[in-house]
Amino acid sequence: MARPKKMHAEELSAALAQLPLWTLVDGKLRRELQFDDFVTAFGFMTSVALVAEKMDHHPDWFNVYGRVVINLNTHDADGITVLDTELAARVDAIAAPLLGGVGGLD
Ligand code: H2B
Repeated sequence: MARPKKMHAEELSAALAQLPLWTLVDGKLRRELQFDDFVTAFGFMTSVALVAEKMDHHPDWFNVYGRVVINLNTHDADGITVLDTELAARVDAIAAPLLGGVGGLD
């Protein structure tokens, strides 16, 4: 499959409007999540990993106990593409029930 192109500024701001839990930091989409404990955080990461592998699109992320920081960009496009906004939406859907709501403590 052809890899998508880096989004232009207007496309990106429209996409960000649909992803209110994500911010743009250093050219990447970022979300920070705080789960109750390590097992919940790691379970979340496992679910995201399975989706990421199916998409062949993988997050840059960091975990300490219940905290997970996710950064999304498309290395091949050197920027943010529709793969990142799609993965971000899937991350939100996986996280919401684990946080007891849409955004949890974010
Ligand atoms: N993940 C991310 N985030 N960006 C990429 O450009 C990327 C990826 N490329 N996962 C994929 C894998 C590529 O390396 C493989 C060969 O398809």
